[in-house]
Amino acid sequence: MKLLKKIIALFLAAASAAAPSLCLRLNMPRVPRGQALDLSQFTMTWNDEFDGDTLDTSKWGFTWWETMRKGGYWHEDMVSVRDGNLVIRAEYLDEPLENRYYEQWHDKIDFDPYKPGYYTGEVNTRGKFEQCYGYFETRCILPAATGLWSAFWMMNEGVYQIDGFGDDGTEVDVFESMYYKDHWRGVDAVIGGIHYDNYGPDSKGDSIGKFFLANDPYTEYNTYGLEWNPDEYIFYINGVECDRLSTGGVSDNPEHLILSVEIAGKDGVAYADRHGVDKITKTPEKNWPAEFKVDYVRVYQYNAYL
Ligand SMILES: [Ca+2]
Ligand SMILES: [Ca+2]
Repeated sequence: MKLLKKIIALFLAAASAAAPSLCLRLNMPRVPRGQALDLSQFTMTWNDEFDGDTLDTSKWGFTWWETMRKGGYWHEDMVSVRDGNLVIRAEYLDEPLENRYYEQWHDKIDFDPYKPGYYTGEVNTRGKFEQCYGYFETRCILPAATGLWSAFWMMNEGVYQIDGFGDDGTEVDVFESMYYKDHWRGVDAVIGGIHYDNYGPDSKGDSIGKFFLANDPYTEYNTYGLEWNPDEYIFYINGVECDRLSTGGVSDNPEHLILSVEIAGKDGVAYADRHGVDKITKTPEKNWPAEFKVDYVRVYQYNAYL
């Protein structure tokens, strides 16, 4: 059980992590560097096209022990596969969903109880698939409502090791969205970045800044990709390089993949400010419920490393 407790502690720490807190360049819109992705130097090693009508649990799992997440709740029922997409739904529920793991685990895990509130979800490949270096891409439509934070990101346990460097493990946010109709910070921009050395006072990181897309990310499919090699992380949107980072040293450890939606807020209560979900009502005509639709996730390795 020691390992389980460690895992839980790690992910509770992650729960309180404000992923973009170190994005010092957030208010500086960036111009893409423009280099085109060269997929010919890679071979696909793993993918999910989300065909069929159920999630492939040989590839994906849930962080089921983390019931409360920022301003809402995560529950696996908010995740489905439909029309060739993974769909992560975000919705206000007056009736809390059931914790299916409570009966078996409540004496070992201090679950936050599900309450009426905003529900959404995540899937990850922890313990099922991880890779060091390569190219990682998703094609998706972002959930269109204020206060929602969708992301494609990568993690490993080394992220929590504080040693001044990121080579032991770095959270890599291939893209994050939290600017839906946010005129102050930039309408419909997405960001990317890295975080390492845990999420406390020693936390470090860097950001590629924010990028605006030619195609509306909330109504059209776009691809968000990360090239990762021993020297740098290179971020792409629609196959065009946005920027590259190597701050703190590049992770040389395998990392797993995460697709998630979070509700802006704290302790299960959504923020009511201009960035928060409660700024708008929870009625369907205001884009609720909202859906994060993911057409695919594809992972490649450099041919030279195969
Ligand atoms: Ca470190
Ligand atoms: Ca698909």
